Amino acid sequence: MSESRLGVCNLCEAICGLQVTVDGGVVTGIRGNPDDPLSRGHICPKGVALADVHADPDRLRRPVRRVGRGAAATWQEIGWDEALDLVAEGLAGAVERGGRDAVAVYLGNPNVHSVGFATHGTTLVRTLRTRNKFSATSVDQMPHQLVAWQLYGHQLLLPIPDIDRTSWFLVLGANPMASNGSLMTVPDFPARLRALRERGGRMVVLDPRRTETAKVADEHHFVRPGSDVLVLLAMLHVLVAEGLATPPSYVDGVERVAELVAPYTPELAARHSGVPADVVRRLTRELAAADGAAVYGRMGLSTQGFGTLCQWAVQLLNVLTGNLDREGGTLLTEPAADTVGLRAVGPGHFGAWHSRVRGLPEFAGELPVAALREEIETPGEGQVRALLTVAGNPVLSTPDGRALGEALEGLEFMAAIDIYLNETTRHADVVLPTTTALERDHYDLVFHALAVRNTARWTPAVLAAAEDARHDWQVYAELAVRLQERFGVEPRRDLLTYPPRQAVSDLLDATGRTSLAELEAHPEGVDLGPLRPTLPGRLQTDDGRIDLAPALVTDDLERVRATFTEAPAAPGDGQLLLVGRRHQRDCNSWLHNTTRLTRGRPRHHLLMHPDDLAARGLADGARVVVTSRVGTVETEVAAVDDMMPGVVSLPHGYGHQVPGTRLGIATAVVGASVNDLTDPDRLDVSGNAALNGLPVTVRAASPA
Ligand SMILES: Nc1nc2c(c(=O)[nH]1)N[C@H]1C(S)=C(S)[C@@H](COP(=O)(O)OP(=O)(O)OC[C@H]3O[C@@H](n4cnc5c(=O)[nH]c(N)nc54)[C@H](O)[C@@H]3O)O[C@H]1N2
Ligand SMILES: Nc1nc2c(c(=O)[nH]1)N[C@H]1C(S)=C(S)[C@@H](COP(=O)(O)OP(=O)(O)OC[C@H]3O[C@@H](n4cnc5c(=O)[nH]c(N)nc54)[C@H](O)[C@@H]3O)O[C@H]1N2
Ligand code: SF4
Ligand SMILES: [Mo]
Repeated sequence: MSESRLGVCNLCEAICGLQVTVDGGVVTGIRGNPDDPLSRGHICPKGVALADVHADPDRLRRPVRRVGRGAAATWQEIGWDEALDLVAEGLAGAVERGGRDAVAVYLGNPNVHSVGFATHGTTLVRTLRTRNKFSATSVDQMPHQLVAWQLYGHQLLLPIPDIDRTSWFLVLGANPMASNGSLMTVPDFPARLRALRERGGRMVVLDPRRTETAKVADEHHFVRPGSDVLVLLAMLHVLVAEGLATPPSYVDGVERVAELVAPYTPELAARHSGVPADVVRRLTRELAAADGAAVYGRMGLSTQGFGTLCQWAVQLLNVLTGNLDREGGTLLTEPAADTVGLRAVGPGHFGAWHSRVRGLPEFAGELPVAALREEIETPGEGQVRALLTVAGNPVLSTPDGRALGEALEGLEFMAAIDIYLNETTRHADVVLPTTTALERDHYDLVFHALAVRNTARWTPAVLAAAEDARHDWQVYAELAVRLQERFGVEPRRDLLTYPPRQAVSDLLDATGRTSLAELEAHPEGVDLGPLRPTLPGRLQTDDGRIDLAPALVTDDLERVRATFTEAPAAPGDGQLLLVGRRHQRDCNSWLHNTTRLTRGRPRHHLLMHPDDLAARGLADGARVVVTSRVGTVETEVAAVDDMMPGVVSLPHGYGHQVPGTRLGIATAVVGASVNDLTDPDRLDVSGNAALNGLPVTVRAASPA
């Protein structure tokens, strides 16, 4: 008998509400839930594929232990107690021999999409007390968090574009038509954009590729990768020079900003970025004149050489035009579980310690993942001997991933908490699988707090967990207790009987905007209204004001000066700049096992402007060799005039094994991993990897 239940998609930041049809424990259909107050019926092809993940025979259902190494490795299913003991022993043993920093952790993207990590995983990580904590944050949004901490006093006080009311929207280095928004939870971006334009609003996009988002914008300009900082500084320059700045009363440092941006003219920006000076001036005037405007920059701005300065300049454009904390501008959410207001998450700190080998500063307790490999390979006190990865695939996701994969073979012990064997977890001694999204309760502690509207939603598990399966929070709690016992600290056994449901209920009560009972009565979600002005009251800075020119950020202007000298930086001989991209049917480095998402035209090609192909005597579709300072990959090229000449694009997450290799390691791969080219030495001041704007050369591959 078929039955309809409400679920939630946790695959991207849009957190769409779902209607799931279940027949005898099997999912027979997934649709968007039209009654959800945030997602309003939206769904994308990935949401439907949640059922494929659940049914996938390749997915791990029980813990496995590796026997043998490399190509000869085989995997044995083992019981939970044995597996948890092995992992605790492997990690604790490394600490006993090498000290607490001998264990490293890598926390991957799906952790932020599971409530169990927030409520229980953090305790496991704290129990390890290692300074070698790494996560996807340092290949993603670290600059946003550093800037939020410096300006607003807390790393997660991130103003969100008020897209439903804005009249002018400037988007740099983001492609919400494919990504469905990031640090801006915006399910159904296309419909909200249509509404914006029907109101007479405009969207302008700056991106080195004419993306899906650029194609539906009112205006798009190519920008040379890595040069946005000059465009943004020039916009600030114009605001000051033309007397257009209208800062709120609670900011300091306006004069200092005026001095700092004085040298950065639109002409300088145009020379290096390709965005014409008159366009920079006009956009600035439009921004200042609009009745509610928002400037927004994402991956293309953060994961490049000047990520922190770019995100700082984005905030300053919003602040100085009076658009921060204004309806139609950018606003802070008022989440129903306010982990920031309750200080359940720390505000941030920088440089409290440094990485052992390269001396890179920590931010908010984590080190740049670009430094993980050297910490494993370099002998000496504090060397990483053991690694725990949690829902992450850093071999495909982080700079020079191939070399990291090789380094993993040198570990004394590695464990992974993951639902698949893949490029990273295949190196583990033990893999602990958890239940999947449809089998666990969910409340989104992260993305309700980053959404374009204040809503709250409690979603009980759609499907019963298989017998003998563990939820992630149970795995974290069981491991934490075992380690605490080994380390001689009071074991937190209480966590074993404190499920996320209770933890969420407590957070909702402490915040006081709604309750679990109310959410359970409205499983479609509760609407708490549009975003509202709440500043300066919510600032967490010491003096309750915003310092617009924090030295930690503005000192990096020296590097901008040194990088962009008078003569435009001429690309080296035949050099191209490589950028990334996302596709609606891809999900970072995984979800390759679902035919629903992988059929159709291949999506892994290197995109290149036809003129750049012609200059190299290459034909559309040819096999090419792409080379960077750190590596070489082979793939196929596609001629696309949507690319800015001189710029090429590869998606990340490819170079993965062919699916259908249950408990085995495939030798065939699909596409190439862009992170075999990205360079761990290219970092922003925050420590974030500069994945974009990577210098590469491209030539024809020799015939096979
Ligand atoms: N060159 C380049 N590199 C990039 C990016 C880019 O744009 N360009 N993007 C970066 C960004 S923004 C991010 S966030 C990272 C993402 O990179 P990672 O942090 O490595 O995350 P994913 O690639 O999403 O890998 C997710 C892993 O979690 C597992 N998994 C999925 N669901 C679950 C679950 O419910 N429980 C558990 N335990 N495991 C699960 C999957 O099997 C997979 O191994 O990649 C970064 N890397
Ligand atoms: N379908 C799908 N959706 C996803 C994901 C996914 O893998 N697939 N991943 C999720 C995750 S983890 C994240 S973090 C978000 C990311 O969400 P977005 O940031 O919206 O996604 P990207 O497609 O990486 O967009 C980056 C854009 O920056 C451009 N770019 C590159 N370099 C530069 C530059 O120097 N300057 C400028 N101005 N632009 C540049 C690229 O051409 C690209 O269009 O997406 C999330 N949503
Ligand atoms: S947009 Fe994101 S949250 Fe919504 S269905 Fe697609 S992957 Fe899931
Ligand atoms: Mo991300």
